Amino acid sequence: MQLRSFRLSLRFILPLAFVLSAFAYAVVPLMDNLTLHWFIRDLDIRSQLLANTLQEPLLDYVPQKARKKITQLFDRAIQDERLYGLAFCEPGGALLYKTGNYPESIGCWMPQSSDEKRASLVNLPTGPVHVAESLLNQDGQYLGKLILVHDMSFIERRSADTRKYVITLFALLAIVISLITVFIAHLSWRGWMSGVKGLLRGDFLLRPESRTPPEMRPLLGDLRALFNEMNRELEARGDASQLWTPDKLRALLQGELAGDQVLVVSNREPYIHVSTPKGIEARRPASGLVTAVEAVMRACSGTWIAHGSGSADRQVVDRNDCVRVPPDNPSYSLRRVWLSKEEEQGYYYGFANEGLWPLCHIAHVRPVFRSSDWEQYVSVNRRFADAVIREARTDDPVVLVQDYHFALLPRMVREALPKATIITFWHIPWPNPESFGICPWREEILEGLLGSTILGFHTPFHRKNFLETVDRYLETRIESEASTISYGGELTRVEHYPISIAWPPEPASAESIAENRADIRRELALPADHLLGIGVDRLDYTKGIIERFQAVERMLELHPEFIGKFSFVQIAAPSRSSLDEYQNFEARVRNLAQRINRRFASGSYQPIILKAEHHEQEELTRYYRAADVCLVTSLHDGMNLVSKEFIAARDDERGVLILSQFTGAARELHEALIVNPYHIEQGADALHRALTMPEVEQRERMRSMRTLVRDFNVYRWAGRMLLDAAQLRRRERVMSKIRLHSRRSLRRVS
Ligand code: GDG
Repeated sequence: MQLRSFRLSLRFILPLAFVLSAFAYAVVPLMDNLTLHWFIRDLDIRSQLLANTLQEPLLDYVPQKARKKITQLFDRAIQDERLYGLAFCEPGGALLYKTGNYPESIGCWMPQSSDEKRASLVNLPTGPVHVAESLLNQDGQYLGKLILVHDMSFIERRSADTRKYVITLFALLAIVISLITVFIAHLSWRGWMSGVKGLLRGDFLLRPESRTPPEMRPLLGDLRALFNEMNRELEARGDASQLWTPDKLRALLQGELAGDQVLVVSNREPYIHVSTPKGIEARRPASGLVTAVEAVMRACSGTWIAHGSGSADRQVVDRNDCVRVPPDNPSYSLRRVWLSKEEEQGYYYGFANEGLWPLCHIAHVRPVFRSSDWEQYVSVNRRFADAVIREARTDDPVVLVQDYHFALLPRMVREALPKATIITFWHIPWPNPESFGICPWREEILEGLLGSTILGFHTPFHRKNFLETVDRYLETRIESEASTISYGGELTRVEHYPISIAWPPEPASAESIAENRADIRRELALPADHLLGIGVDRLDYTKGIIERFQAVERMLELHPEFIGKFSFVQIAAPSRSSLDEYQNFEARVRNLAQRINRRFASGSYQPIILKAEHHEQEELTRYYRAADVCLVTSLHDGMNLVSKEFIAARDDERGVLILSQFTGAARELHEALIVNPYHIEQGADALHRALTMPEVEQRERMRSMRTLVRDFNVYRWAGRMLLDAAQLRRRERVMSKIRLHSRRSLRRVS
């Protein structure tokens, strides 16, 4: 601390010393001039006085030509140490009398003049002298002139002395100012430090007004944000050093949330039972949300409440509308909620997918808002909230609400179960306040979400957008650094939890990569060395499928040597197909694929192999493992799990990932080839680079990304959210005990 205050002071003292010395440097010549001027004036007066004193005797002696007396007079006069020499000149200009050391070079130097006296400085080889003349007149007759020469060397001596004094004065001044500065800096540093310490100790929480000095207050926010961020980083690193597994997650649930009931609510169910000619089959839907949350539910058996949408769903449930899943290893309950066609149309297709989905994804598709859809959305949220309330065995279950289909449900559940811990995860991006502001029911949606205890987004950017949106449209108190929103006396913590996939990846492939490569190429009737790209998506306009095909086309244009040697397989699971926008999109995708295929056709060669149908997860894994490059070119995506699935599938550490910069995943997977999907040339270049990338580079990139996906897996995603929830629950329980205790004490006192 001492050292710091010393350094701090130095920062002030050095410039001060500089300024003072510059000042002294400028002032000394000024002082010299001034003193010289004074001394000259002084000598002028002295010369005049002396001349006046000498004039009287001279008026006697000169006419008498009394040489001796004049010499004696002069000798007496120059006893004065400053008077250097004296001389007398006759009117004709001849030097009549002079003292011994009167300089010859001066002679009778001044021209005659009518002036009484004239004076000047003369530089002699021995130094400067002051020369003055005084005219001697008697009864109007000019008798000659007296010349007085004064020594000036004393002036130089005095000037040197003055300079010395001025510099000493400035040096003393600098020292005094410096000492005062160090002293003040030291005091204020101590005050500042004790202020900072106070902030960190949380004094401001106790008595904000009195304990936090006003000047510290702006700093408070920054410091807290910084420490929170550091803390999060430390936690993240600490977490990453231990691998999160299903067992660890289970242990956490048993330890931290012992006996607490976990309920999940989502629109999409994790298993859909469909009638097929072979009987009833259970299918896993194509959904990133399902992929992630299913892994959590397997670890912490609870109840998952979802819309029963399969053709055989009703046939397999018990009388409480529940069925145990997964079918091959039942570990949790799936509770189905039945929706009418109108409800599904208005709530799911209408408000959620024609309104909120395009609203939150900036993908240039206009959101559609209809009042009738909104009414269905409100009523379906109510129905699901009622299902949660009915399923709750205690008054404080942990409720995990999934996605944009249930923005209103958190508040509805909160009103019925005030002690519930409601964790809402928003799986899609959150737009900026202006974009969100066009929603006619923006306040209701925000109020609904603020019923949550914790609200999670994939990235800090989406979290920030949400805070700004709330700030813009609701009267709340926002602590941006602590990331909490206080609304109607309730606190919601807004966090970012990047979602991921299970590790080790499921399902594990029984085949080797070489077998996968060979099999897939055989199935596609391609040569064994044919280069393959892969894309896996729901058929959705946000996924950038059109742009991806255009990049493939451009790459073949620029590098025709790949024609016939490279094909791109697009697996496109049908999605929301009853909506016009999606039907149009599918048609555009099909047309583009056909056009490109026609353009580069030769024999059976197809540059684009479009598989617009649902695939089983095992099948997807085989494609991931068989591919040389995976293209993820979303125009906007909360996270994107396909990119992580591709990485997880590549235990050979080969293959290249091309990843859109507009995915949440791009924040984590830096070793991917990051592209702007709108920039077709860039996509084409990246594809060419991927296809020609040396194996060593592929391995390095893939290895690093695999480590990240392994460490930051879905168990960690869920674990961190649940840990935060457990911490809040503990705090809440302690607080309610304190409240109870103080109520009792008050009662006793009264
Ligand atoms: C939302 C957000 C966020 C695809 N086709 C099939 C199939 N899939 C699976 C993939 C992957 C999942 O669907 C797609 O996940 P994404 O993350 O790419 O995208 P969304 O469905 O839009 O998910 C997204 C995610 O939620 C999680 O929070 O990452 O940003 O938009 O798992 O493998 N699965 C099966 N058959 C297919 O044909 N079985």
